[in-house]
Amino acid sequence: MSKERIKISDALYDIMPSDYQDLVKSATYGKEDRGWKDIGTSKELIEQHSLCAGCPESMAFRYILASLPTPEDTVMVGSTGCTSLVFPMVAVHNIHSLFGNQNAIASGLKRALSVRFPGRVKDVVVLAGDGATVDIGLDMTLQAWFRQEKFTTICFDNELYANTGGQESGLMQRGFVAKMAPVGKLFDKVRLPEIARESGCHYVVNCTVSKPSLVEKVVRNAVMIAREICPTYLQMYTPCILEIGKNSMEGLQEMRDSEKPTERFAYKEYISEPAKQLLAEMAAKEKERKAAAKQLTSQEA
Ligand SMILES: Cc1ncc(C[n+]2csc(CCOP(=O)(O)OP(=O)(O)O)c2C)c(N)n1
Ligand code: SF4
Ligand SMILES: [Mg+2]
Repeated sequence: MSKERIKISDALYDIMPSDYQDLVKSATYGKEDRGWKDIGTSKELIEQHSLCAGCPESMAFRYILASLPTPEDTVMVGSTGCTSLVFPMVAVHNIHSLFGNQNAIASGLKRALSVRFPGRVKDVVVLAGDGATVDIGLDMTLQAWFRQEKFTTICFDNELYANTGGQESGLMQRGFVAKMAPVGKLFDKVRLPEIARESGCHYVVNCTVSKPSLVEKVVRNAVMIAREICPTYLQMYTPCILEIGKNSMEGLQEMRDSEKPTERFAYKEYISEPAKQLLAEMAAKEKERKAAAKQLTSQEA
């Protein structure tokens, strides 16, 4: 998909689905400073979804899709799990991969896009559950990082296999008892953010999705650093409210509780030196752009 293609021929306008008409009229494709604040005033790149009502994964999808720097030039790669139920309703090109293979697919895709569209920016973003990222897909996840593939990996960490009824995952916390894991986890959560850093990721964040502004910041940083430098990794807590027996507001509180300084989703960020330099350059350019826009507005007034 590219910005130019998100158009409707006049002759066909009336028969196009209203959702598509809305996308053309008021989605934020091509908007330089798009972000979570556009939610509610523009057509979102996701509307309905088939997740459980109030599932934090649905909020996370909304925030991430609103924050991608150039959704019209992005391809997302998903994997089996609750997230895979959402992708058919997302207005960003996406590929479903066999469970666990997502980072291998994304590696080939990113390379193919750079051959097919030389000189054009094409971002690739993997979005998969903890079972796909860490357990069954760990080899593919790590090998992509070792090879320094230029894409972002986002893990929706709900600390278990939600889609198959609640089996134990490597990211499950110690002692947790799930519906299909009655013994309780016998060891600590695998420290994937640390492994990501040691495996060559230039930007790594461990957080929850309770704050849209934070999700926006880390998604933009991760995509831009992957575009310009090397792999990036975001681990986001999206608790499975069905498994822990909570409603949507309690799910939000669960995230807030788990962000406290001693808790397992206390905000952690690693930025390599080249990535820090890139972010500083981006911030300077953004400041210049905003100043120029302000000057133009005052001249016009
Ligand atoms: C190759 C393969 N192995 C196993 C499965 C069964 N399976 C489907 S979803 C899933 C668990 C997904 O867990 P996670 O990645 O954490 O995503 P969640 O559902 O928790 O969001 C499993 C084991 C499958 N579909 N394909
Ligand atoms: S099973 Fe859990 S993770 Fe999956 S959609 Fe329902 S609440 Fe969300
Ligand atoms: Mg999971």
